[in-house]
Amino acid sequence: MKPPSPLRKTTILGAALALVVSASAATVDWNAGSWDNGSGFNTGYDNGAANGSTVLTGPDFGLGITVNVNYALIGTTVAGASGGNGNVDTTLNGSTLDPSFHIQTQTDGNGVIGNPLVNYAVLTFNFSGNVQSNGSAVFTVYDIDKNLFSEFVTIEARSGGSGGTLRTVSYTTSAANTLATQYSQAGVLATGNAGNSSDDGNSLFSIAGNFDYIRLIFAQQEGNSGIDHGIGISDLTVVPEPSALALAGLGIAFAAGRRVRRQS
Ligand SMILES: [Ca+2]
Ligand SMILES: [Ca+2]
Ligand SMILES: [Ca+2]
Repeated sequence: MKPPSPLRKTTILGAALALVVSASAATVDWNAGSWDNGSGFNTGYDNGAANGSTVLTGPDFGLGITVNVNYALIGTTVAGASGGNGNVDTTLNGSTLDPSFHIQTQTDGNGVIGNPLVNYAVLTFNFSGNVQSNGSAVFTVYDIDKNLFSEFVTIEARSGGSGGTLRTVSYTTSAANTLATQYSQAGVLATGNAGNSSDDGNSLFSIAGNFDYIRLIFAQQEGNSGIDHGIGISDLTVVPEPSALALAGLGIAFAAGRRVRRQS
């Protein structure tokens, strides 16, 4: 029997890989998603709610992956006087039109650089199954800005829950912020002001590998002009991690490759 050509080998492997990377994405959608904030499902995350859950569905999500979201102010951090804390609105969404999850707090006395982080806002996502990036950033944080050392955002992602395996997070920066380590954590730090409808305060957050837990921390230091600062978090876009079916497809492709090599 004539062995499969190298072209055919490539085709087999390519088809299996396509099965993996073409998984359909789903969105944790703040304004258009179906959310249960404690009183049954309705459209959109309820303003001011400390908890909410939504279900990611689609052709590759099986029975669905539930996402539980929790939002809290820690230590002496208090909501900003201008309002909007924990709301879904269009105040801080860069140049997009899509509402974001708005965190708005007052400067909160974390003191000089290097002090432990004790006062901050924290937003966590717990997924009922592992997901991963669809090839681009998982989400954008808007308006990381204001004076130097004012606003700082850091993300932690894990597989296996809050005590699970740490994943590598990467950040982009814009005109009003820079990469920095604060409170012993790598993240994005404000360096200047960005208009509320500008992309100058944007940062895109990417996560390597699969994950089922994300924790976002927003911290401020006192001593800056103005006491009331905020950021916005975009919708999150993810795909399920490669399914058992896709992995079986890859196994078949590699087995075919081995058979070809033995025959040639
Ligand atoms: Ca949306
Ligand atoms: Ca800001
Ligand atoms: Ca701003």
